[in-house]
Amino acid sequence: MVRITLVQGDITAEAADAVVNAANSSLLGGGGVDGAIHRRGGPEILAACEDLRRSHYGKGLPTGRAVATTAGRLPADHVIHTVGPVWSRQEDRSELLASCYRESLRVADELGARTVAFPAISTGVYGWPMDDGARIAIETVRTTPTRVKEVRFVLFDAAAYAAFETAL
Ligand code: AR6
Repeated sequence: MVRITLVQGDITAEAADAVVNAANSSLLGGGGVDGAIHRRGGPEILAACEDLRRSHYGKGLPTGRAVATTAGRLPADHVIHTVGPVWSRQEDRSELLASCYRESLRVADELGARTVAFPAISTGVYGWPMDDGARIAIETVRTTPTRVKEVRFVLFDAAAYAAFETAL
């Protein structure tokens, strides 16, 4: 069984085998976690993302999918980029959010990663309510078969930490 731990902090400081980026389908950077990862990780990550766009994802990485690159200068070995769904009041997109966690763990298994750090995907710019995002994150990681030993949720503020603690 995977061990789930919670920490409050900045995911770019995590020395995990892989850190997950809450990216967008362009893979070319943005704000939030994505901006922080590219800033701290340096240009090597963007160069790897540009290669992936050229080789595999000319139309962008679809929502709910995940793909790995170098972690550049980050203290992690790999970055796994995943594209969360934008929150919608009209449409239930929970399955796409669950897919981000599942697909990231699948990619982590391919990499042989034993420790993986996740942010609270979609709960920033993409507007997903934190309590629901936390519930989906915890439930999906708990029920996904994986060889990853530890999943660490790195929550940016006290409110996010509290939501994950409740979900756990
Ligand atoms: N470490 C950990 N968590 C963080 C950090 C950090 N350094 N920075 C922000 N958070 P977001 P999304 C939290 O917006 O909602 C980008 O522009 C933040 O408080 O990073 O999936 C992409 O390019 C929130 O709880 O990702 C996309 O266009 C959570 O991480 C879009 O934003 C996710 O917030 C993706 O939006």
